[in-house]
Amino acid sequence: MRQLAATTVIPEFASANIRDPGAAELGSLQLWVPAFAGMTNWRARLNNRTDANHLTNATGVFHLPNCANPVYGVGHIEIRHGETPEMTLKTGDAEQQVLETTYWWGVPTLFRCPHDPDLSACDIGLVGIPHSAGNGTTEHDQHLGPRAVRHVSPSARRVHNKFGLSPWEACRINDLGDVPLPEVNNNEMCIERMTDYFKAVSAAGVRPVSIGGDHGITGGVLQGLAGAGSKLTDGEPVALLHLDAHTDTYDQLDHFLGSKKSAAHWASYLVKQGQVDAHKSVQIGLRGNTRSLDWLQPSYDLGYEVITMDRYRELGAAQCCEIIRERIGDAPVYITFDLDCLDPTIAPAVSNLEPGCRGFDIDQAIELVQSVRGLNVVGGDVVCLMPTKDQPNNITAMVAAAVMFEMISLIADRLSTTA
Ligand SMILES: [Mn+2]
Repeated sequence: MRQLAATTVIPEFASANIRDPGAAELGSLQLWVPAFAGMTNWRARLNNRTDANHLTNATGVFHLPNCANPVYGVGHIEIRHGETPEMTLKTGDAEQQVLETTYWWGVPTLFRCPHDPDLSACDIGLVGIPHSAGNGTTEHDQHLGPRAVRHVSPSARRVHNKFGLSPWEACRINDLGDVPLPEVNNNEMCIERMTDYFKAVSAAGVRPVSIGGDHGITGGVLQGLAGAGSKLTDGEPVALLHLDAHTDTYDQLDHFLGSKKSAAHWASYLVKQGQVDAHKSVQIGLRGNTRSLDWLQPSYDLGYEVITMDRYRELGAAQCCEIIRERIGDAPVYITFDLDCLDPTIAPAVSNLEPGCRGFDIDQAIELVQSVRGLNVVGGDVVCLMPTKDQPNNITAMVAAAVMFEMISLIADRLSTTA
C-alpha cells in the first residue's frame, strides 16, 4: 500500500498534461493521476489563484472508477492562458484508505481487485477454483479455499519491496470470479469444466493466478492453458516449478479413491498428454507420503528433476535456484504451490499434513518461487488450503495470499519489463 500524505504534489503534471489554451480566454487542462487503493476522489486546485471565482472554477473532483486497480483517474479543470499550472492534489479520503485495507470491510474480492469476468479487461486474472473432488473423499472443504483467501487478502501487502513494484499499478488485475463447477462431486466433469474455462483464459492471453481447490485443479488448468493450440504458451508445453510435499505422480494407482484425474495423478498425465515438459520441470520439497521406498520412481521415469527436502538441505537454496533456472531456460513457466510443502507450523490448515519431516519455512519457499524472476511465467496456482482447519486466526489463508502475491508480482514484473 502506498502511503499518501494528506497533500501530494505531482510536479511532472505541469509539462505533461497541459493543453495550452492559446488565444482562448479559458483553456482546459486534463489530469491523469495514478489511482491508489483507498482513493475515491481527488480534489485539485491551482496554487496561484486567489480569487474565489477562479478557485471555484479550478477545483475539480475526480471520481476514480475503480479504487484497487491501477487505472488512472481522469479529471478536467479550466485554466486561464498564462497561468502557472502548478497543482496540488488533495486526497480526500484517508479514512477510506484505512477501510480499504481492513480485511473485514466491504465486499471481499481477491486482493480487493474489481470483480470482472471479462477476459479482455485484464492482463492478470485472479481465479477461484472451489474444488475438492480430486482428493475430497478423504479431505473435504478444500473447495472453501477461494472464499477464505477472499476473506483475508485485502490486508495482504500491496507492494513488492524486493522488486520495487506495485503490481496493481503495473498491470490490469481483476478477480475473474470462480470457475463454475456445478457437478461438485464429479471430479472428471469438474476437471473438464476447468479445462474449458482456462482454454478461454489462454485464448485471451490472460495470465491466471488461481487459488484452489485440491491439487487436482492443476490438471484442469493446464489442460486448458498449455500445450498444442495454446496462445499463452505458443503451443508449447510448460515447464513446471512444482513445490509440494508429494510427487502427485501416483501412476501405480489406477484411481485415487474413485477419482481418475485426481490430486495424486495430475503431475503424471499432464506430461504424457504434452501439457508439461518434465525435462524442463522441477519438483521440489518432496517429503511424503512415503509408504514405499520407491515412491519417487514414477517422477524419475517421467523425466522430472526431483529435489526432495533432504536433497534441498544438502544442496542449499542457492544451488537449487540455479538448477531451477537452468532447467527452465526460456520455456513458458507455470508455478504450482501446494501449501503442504510448508512446515505444518507455518501452514497448519492443509489437506494432507506431513509432520514427520520439516517442510520449508516461508522465506525458503518464497526464495524458490522468486527464482524464476524474469522468466516467462504464464500463470500459477496455490492449492490444498483447508479453511475448516484454519481457526482461530486464518494463518494458512494469509500465507496462501502471500504466495499468490509473489506469483502476481513475478508476472507483473516480467510484463512491465518486457512491455
Ligand atoms: Mn500436491
